[in-house]
Amino acid sequence: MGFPKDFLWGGATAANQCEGGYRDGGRGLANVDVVPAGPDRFPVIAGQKKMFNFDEDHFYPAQEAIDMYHRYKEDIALFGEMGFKTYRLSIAWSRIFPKGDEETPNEEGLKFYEDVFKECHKHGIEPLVTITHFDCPMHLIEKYGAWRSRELIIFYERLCRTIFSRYKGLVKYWLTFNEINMILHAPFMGAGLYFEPGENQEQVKYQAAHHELVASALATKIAHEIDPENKVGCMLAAGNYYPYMPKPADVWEGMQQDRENYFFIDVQARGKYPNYALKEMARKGIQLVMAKGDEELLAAHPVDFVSFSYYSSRVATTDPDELAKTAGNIFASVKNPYLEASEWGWQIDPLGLRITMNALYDRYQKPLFIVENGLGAVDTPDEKGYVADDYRIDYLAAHIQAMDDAITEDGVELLGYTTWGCIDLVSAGTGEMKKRYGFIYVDRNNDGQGTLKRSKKKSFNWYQKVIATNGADLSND
Ligand code: P53
Repeated sequence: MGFPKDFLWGGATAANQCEGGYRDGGRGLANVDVVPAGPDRFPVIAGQKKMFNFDEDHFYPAQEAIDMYHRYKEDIALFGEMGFKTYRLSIAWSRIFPKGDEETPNEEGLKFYEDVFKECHKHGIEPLVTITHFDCPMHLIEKYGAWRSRELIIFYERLCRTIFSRYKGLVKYWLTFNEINMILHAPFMGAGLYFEPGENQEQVKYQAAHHELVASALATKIAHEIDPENKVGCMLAAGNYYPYMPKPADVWEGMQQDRENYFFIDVQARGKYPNYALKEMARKGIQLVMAKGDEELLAAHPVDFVSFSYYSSRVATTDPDELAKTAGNIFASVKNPYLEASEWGWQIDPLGLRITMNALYDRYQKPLFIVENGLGAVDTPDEKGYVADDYRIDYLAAHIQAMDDAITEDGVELLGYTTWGCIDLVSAGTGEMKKRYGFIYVDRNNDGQGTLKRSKKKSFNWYQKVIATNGADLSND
């Protein structure tokens, strides 16, 4: 049994966290560029602090990142050497439409990704493309207020038509919005939303989410029209909530928190707003403006598969003392006393992955795709520059075993698995380089110093073996 024979093993990155070259090839500025490292990062990504341009007091890690813009051939060759069947990457919107609202795309940007996709195929790698991974051109933010404005749907549609036509035959797996639920937790990073003082933030977030959901359905429609081979997925930052105590109130709280996330996927996979969400919005005084035809569009164009990121399970409580201890992370969660945590406090729970997979499969009855999973850790190269990352191997092996169990024991359909940050890249949450996920080490530190040289970690050879045996041999030897 185990993994199906056409299982898509691979790794994942996002343009803004690896490409750099932020001014090259006619690229325009985007929200992800102006997000600094350091203590101001959180208020900026949360849309609470306005930083629409660079200043001299901050370091902006996305400007150069790991310079994949210039080194993608070397990097894709290494992915090929590991035996990747797929490589998940994102398109930087502002490379294709530098301002976002132009009529014609930037040929240099289009050509860049065409070369990248061709390079993938040269190594037998099927690209899996995230259309937007947290990025929004700055011009669309300044002129229209980003996704709060319905006009963004038009610009996104233009982007989709352009790339679906241009990359027909080169790409067939697409994700519309990375971690679409991030709009609730980090609205500037997730959707370019900055809040003016006194604004009803919930209203703005859900209205913007509606625009994204409509744009996602439209993208699905167009993708199928342009090439019936295209498969389109939604993407959720997943991780089920456990009740802290068997108290019914805690169980209920966990269900509410799960629904806050499921809401988006309920619309994208089932094609309509769930009743619980309509009730909750009414209670919050949110008045959603829908255009004629929106509901029909959502109903007619659900996604083909459900993709998600999974790093950890979460815990919900109603106990005020426990709530007070909740760390100020992007996703608030109480500490689970039964689990160990990474150096960044993300709790490690492989069985939680099996639970999450089953919950999503039960709910949607669509194939799943795990498009992010991994361990962010400090790696210390030895005197020869080699990283023996057994901790990462342990984490990944346990999660792959959980996937195998979900497939073999529970009958969950899983299309593939792409580990996050298959090559070390900039952390989205913290802006650090030190929080590494890769099989490939990149010589660069938090301040942007280093040679950018790539080297294989111990996990590189391990993952190569995992892929070669189609997940049958997970041993670390
Ligand atoms: P970093 C928080 C919680 C869950 C997923 O995150 C998250 C975040 C953001 O920090 O984002 C996804 O880099 C995201 C990636 C990101 C990755 O998780 O903070 O899709 O862009 O890098 C890991 O360790």
